[in-house]
Amino acid sequence: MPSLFDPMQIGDLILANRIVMAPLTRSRSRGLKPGAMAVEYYRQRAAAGLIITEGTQINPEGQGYLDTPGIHSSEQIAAWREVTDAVHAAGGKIAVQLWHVGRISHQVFQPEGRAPVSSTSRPANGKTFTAEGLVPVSAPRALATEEIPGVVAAFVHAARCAMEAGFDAVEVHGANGYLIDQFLRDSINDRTDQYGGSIENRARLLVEVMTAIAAAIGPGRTGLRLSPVTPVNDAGQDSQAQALFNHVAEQLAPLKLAFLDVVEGQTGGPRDIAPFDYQAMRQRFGGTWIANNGYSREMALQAVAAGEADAIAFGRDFISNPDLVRRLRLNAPLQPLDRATLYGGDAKGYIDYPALAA
Ligand code: 8OZ
Repeated sequence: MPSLFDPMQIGDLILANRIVMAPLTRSRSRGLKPGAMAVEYYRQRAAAGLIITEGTQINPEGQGYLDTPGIHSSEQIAAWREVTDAVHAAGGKIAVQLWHVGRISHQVFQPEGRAPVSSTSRPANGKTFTAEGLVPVSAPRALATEEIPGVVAAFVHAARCAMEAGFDAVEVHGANGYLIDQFLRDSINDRTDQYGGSIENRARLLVEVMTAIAAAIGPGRTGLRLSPVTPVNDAGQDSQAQALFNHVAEQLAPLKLAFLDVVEGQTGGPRDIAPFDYQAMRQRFGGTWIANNGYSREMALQAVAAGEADAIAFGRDFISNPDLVRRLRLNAPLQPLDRATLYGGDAKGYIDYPALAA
């Protein structure tokens, strides 16, 4: 069996190791595009086998929080090009996370102050961060059936923009109670058209998005993040989560996607909140499996050595340890995370975490 530190091929990419930087929202993109600090932040972390960027909206409607970047305009492509060039010059690989928040948004972010869109018109019980601070999310409007091809097209447009910006791959954000998850789960999706009701119908938007992106940029550059049981963002458990996500994995298998990145348990929280057989889902998918959520060094070494995952994504540890790969190799102590500087702000808690001395 391979080691966490061995190279691997995922889709069209060769990664230097199996340590992935998980997507992490930092809300420091003034003007909705990455700036010079983001270039430095990602460059510092380029020793990861693969960096997956923070959630990056595919269109204006896809935004739900203050100062998150997008990947749909020529200005944003040019700004991200600085990031991908810096990561590549440092020997790394980088995928952008394609994000549509759906109902986890506020009207202040929406074009002409409209309601956010979702699978449903029922509001989420949750908050988002705006210029006014933490506020309840706005009530959404359920997308009409005729509008869904436009959502798929927006994902494809963003994936094409990502290729133009020099990204090695994209990761579609299908997790954490955002738009795609709002279609998947029967706790949220109350539609009566072909995108609601049965498991097949609720998985339809996801499968259409993945099929269309894979056709546009190549399946070997197309990955996906899912979180089968996470409750974050008012994502109630699906009544048949195992059957739903097994079906999703079976539908995706023939696409030969680059990877599936799976959050085990509650995103950023306990791993054992609900029973779920991830290996059963993995068998049905059959491709590269990146596992995530609260992995220690020991757990990561063990999971890859035992063949339970092909790679491991680390989130918070990568924020406070830019040289996480080296620290894991050396079994060196990890620096703690400063939660006060997670979202918004400046260089503090962003690009000033020190690396180990040479
Ligand atoms: C934390 C704060 C804002 C957004 C996710 C994109 O949970 C996020 C996110 C996390 O996937």
